[in-house]
Amino acid sequence: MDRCRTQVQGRDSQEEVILMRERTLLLIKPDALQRGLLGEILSRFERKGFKIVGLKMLQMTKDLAKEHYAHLVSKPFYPDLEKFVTEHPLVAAVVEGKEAVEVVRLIVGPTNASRAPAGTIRGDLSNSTSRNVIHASDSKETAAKEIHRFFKPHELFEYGLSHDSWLYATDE
Ligand code: IDP
Ligand code: MG
Repeated sequence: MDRCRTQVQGRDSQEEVILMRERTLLLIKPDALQRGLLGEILSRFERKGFKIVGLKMLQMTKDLAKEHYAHLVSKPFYPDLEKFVTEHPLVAAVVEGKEAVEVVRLIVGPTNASRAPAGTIRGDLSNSTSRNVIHASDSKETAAKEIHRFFKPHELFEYGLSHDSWLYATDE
């Protein structure tokens, strides 16, 4: 089970117990913002039942890009990738839910959007291996590092939603 209990102060000073599930990092890339796809992309995660627990707009620096894409800096396409992700703002988000890392990657689809299945974000909204509208962490370990890279602890929120109890069965 990928959740733990955390206690927060309720509205009437009563302690409220909220279930904190797995979290993962999303970057809604500059191409998505330029194309007016931010709302469309965020709404897909909301509709799936993921809770947005962190959200900000930022412009990546070259240093941040090199850190985030460290596994790609030696690739021939890296200079173009760095230019692409640093020249315009993007939106970073942390979403929370059951098996968030794996399920979010399924919703996002494979890197090469031209071959991404219809119904995935990349499959529906891009036809490129590079300008593929969204980043999502690829493992629980990466998610922890990437959330820390883009968000300070006080920028992440633990809160209940009125429909929380409708999202999962009690044994999930
Ligand atoms: P991912 O985004 O699906 O996790 P990664 O291999 O981690 O894929 O690559 C990070 C990003 O680098 C991709 O989303 C894409 O924007 C870019 N990229 C990856 N491979 C290529 C390539 O072969 N050509 C151009 N850009 C690429
Ligand atoms: Mg990746």
